[in-house]
Amino acid sequence: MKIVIGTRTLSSWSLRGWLAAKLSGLPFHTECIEMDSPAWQDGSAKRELPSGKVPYLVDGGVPVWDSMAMILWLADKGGHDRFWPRELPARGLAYAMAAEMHSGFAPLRSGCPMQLQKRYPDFVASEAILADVRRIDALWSEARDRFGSDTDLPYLFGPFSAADVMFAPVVYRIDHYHLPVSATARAYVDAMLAHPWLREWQAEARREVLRYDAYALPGGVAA
Ligand SMILES: N[C@@H](CCC(=O)N[C@@H](CS)C(=O)NCC(=O)O)C(=O)O
Repeated sequence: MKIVIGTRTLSSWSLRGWLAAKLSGLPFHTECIEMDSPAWQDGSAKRELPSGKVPYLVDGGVPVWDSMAMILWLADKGGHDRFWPRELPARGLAYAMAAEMHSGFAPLRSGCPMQLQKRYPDFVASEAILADVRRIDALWSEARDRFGSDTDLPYLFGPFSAADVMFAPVVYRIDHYHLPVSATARAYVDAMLAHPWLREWQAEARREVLRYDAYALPGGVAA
């Protein structure tokens, strides 16, 4: 199984796809396409990608693109209980949260692009970004209060699940743009930042050399 990702520093959707591959427990190898490059900009680096986007998974000749399709496919192969909470009420909330993240929160996604080598301590968030953060905080708090806090594990539903996969890039945005969140959400952010898979991704990202950094907001300080 091969997963094609974009530059780790920048590609929030690639992080989701790669975490899903990790969560599957299946062996895979990773191929990284440099997004901060002329070949990405002129489209030549995207020829292999069915949708022209990363992440992209190829499993024994079966092409699976889009992070949500990858989660569905990998849950079929690796086991749904690895990906989603076992109890139906928790599973329903996890599905809804993952879907809302996949299709929503455009102001947060476009206003705070993922840039793992930079921090923006003086970032001034728009009201639309703050509204997204409040909604995400409420979702995280509901998952933690209703389902996560019964367990010893600090993730949304206790064990690390597909819901955490979907929100992982938001964790970095909250941390790097210093966005205001509740104590429950901050504890979740800290737990996610300490997760070995996020640390592995972050360590690889720190080694990347960006040429233009065209996706980043101006300013910021080295992370
Ligand atoms: N809905 C897709 C979104 C994938 C996506 O937008 N990926 C970005 C990189 S993070 C991309 O490849 N954009 C194409 C481009 O920049 O030209 C998914 O869930 O995988």
